[in-house]
Amino acid sequence: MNSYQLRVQQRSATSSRACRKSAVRVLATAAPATTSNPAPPPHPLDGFKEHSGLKYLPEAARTRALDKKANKFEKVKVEKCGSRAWTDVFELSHLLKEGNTKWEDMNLDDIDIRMKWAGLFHRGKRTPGKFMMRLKVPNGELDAKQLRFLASAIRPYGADGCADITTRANIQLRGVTLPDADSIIKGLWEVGLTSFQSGMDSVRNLTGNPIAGVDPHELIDTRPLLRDMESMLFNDGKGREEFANLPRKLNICISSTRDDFPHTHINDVGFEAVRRPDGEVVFNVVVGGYFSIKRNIMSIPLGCSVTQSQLLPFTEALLRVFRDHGPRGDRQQTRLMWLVEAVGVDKFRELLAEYMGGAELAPPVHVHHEQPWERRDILGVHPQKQAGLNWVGACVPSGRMHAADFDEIAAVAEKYGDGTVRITCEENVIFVNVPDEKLPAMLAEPLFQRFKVNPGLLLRGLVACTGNQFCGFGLAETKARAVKVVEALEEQLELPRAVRIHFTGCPNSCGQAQVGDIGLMGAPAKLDGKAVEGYKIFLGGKIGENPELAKEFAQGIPALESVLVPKLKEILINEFGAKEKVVAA
Ligand code: SRM
Ligand code: SF4
Repeated sequence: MNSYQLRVQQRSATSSRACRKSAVRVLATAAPATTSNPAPPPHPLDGFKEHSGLKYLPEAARTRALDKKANKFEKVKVEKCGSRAWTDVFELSHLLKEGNTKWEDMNLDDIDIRMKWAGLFHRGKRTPGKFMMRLKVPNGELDAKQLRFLASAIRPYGADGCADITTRANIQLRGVTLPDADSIIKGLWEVGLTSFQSGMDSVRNLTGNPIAGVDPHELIDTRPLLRDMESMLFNDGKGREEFANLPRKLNICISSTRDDFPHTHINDVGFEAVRRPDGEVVFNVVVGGYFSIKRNIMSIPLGCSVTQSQLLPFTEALLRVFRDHGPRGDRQQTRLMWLVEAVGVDKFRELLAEYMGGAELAPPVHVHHEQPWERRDILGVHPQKQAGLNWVGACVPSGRMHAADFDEIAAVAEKYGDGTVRITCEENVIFVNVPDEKLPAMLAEPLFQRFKVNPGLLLRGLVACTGNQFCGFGLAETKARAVKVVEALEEQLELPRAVRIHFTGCPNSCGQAQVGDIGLMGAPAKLDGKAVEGYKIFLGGKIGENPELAKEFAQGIPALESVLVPKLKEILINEFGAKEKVVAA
């Protein structure tokens, strides 16, 4: 057992947060609160505000953060603001490179918690000393230069270095070590990306329409809106301290078509583009959707719409309202919905208008469609709104990527398209602006042997979270098993339509089990009386215009292919009209 493991054990035993290396200046914890500061600052805690997460909190929020019932993460933030990780990470990298100290001896809260504000997630349980680095990729748009940088960031880690497309159309790099973190962060900035404010109590990756700008059915291009929102919220990727101490994570998305690709119903804040009778495109606002171990709930209408010019001030105000008024007690009751419910929808809306300096928020725009709408499958080749150009959607099985994949995607995007791609919440990749005449040669590229443009009817809708390969919460393996299971099912069954299967390793539901036609969620199971890795099964998730969350259908299913394949086969036959393939004699 190394010194890190020993201290983790002590921490869980005693909940103590001792800092062995208090001599390391950058990682020293802040001084305790004092009331003896004689200077004029209006609040007694301002004496250490540079170090404390209390800096931007008004009196009432400070009281909540300091309350003895505040959750343990509030205490970590009061001790030292997560935003300090934005400078600590550079000094820490330097110290480790110099060989003056070891990561194992660093302050546990800095390593395991605060580094997440810089986007570094210690995978201490599965791969001690290795970090997952979560980026921000607004609207999932990446260019060839960025893709090549991502390849170069993970290549040095050999077998440990891989990456994932996430369920928020984002990228996570794996195998990263702290001595390298500073140069990777600088490299990200140079290509216009960042890892800052991607974890802990921050706004997550901003999602939009993955085919924005080329989609014949979009009401508005979500990319410039999300880019502006990103740069406003996160100070162009360098971190915005004012928003470093929210009560909890916050998911925000903008939807611009009836397909609702970014799932407004499961985001804390969803902006739904609608056309007003006068022709202007504005956004109906829905709030409060989220998944967690204890509660899964769809968003509710906020009872207002915002114009394009109100979008950023509204979002900024919403963050301030959440920061200043949000609950900081039981961690399971701190998502935005709890605040909305506590104050009531009307009062919440009034607070937002007040924080916007008394803005007028118009009522929501009533939308009525004569015709039903089938949510589109965007994999494959599709004509764009620009004549003669196409987007090409390719399936990345369960979102797992390697250095060579990034390089190859960059090369294909440059050779046949405009050098950019989009990644999706379904963990796939879309090439855009491909001229008709280039399609045949493009589709013959070896990349599409691995990342198929026309995958099977199960693989095309497969989504899987990280699972217990890297995630300490994981109760089950997800990605590799998910691919094997659907491949076996596709071999055995004829399907009348695509069925979306979502694997998630635990009830946090990062893999969104409740939105799948079929959802599998890591859970305990027994086999021959012995505890084994297993899943719960959910059925009936609907996405798009009339969303519904899937309901629990079965539990305690052992996570063995020999059990899962027949169980899912039975479900696909009974509920989705699948038929056994006739094997030629
Ligand atoms: Fe998640 C925590 C991975 C999307 C709900 N999520 C985690 C952590 C950070 C836990 C940890 O420290 O190990 C996981 C990191 C594992 C790893 O090594 O990758 C993790 N979440 C993911 C990703 C990578 C899953 C994936 O394979 O795609 C997704 C990253 C999104 C991104 O780019 O930012 C991811 N997580 C989600 C989603 C889906 C979404 O946003 O649409 C959800 C459900 C929606 C929601 O948040 O309401 C989700 N993750 C959670 C929760 C439960 C939140 C709660 O309120 O309780 C946790 C636990 C927590 O925050 O305490 C969590
Ligand atoms: Fe980890 Fe659970 Fe999220 Fe999967 S659902 S990434 S296992 S926290």
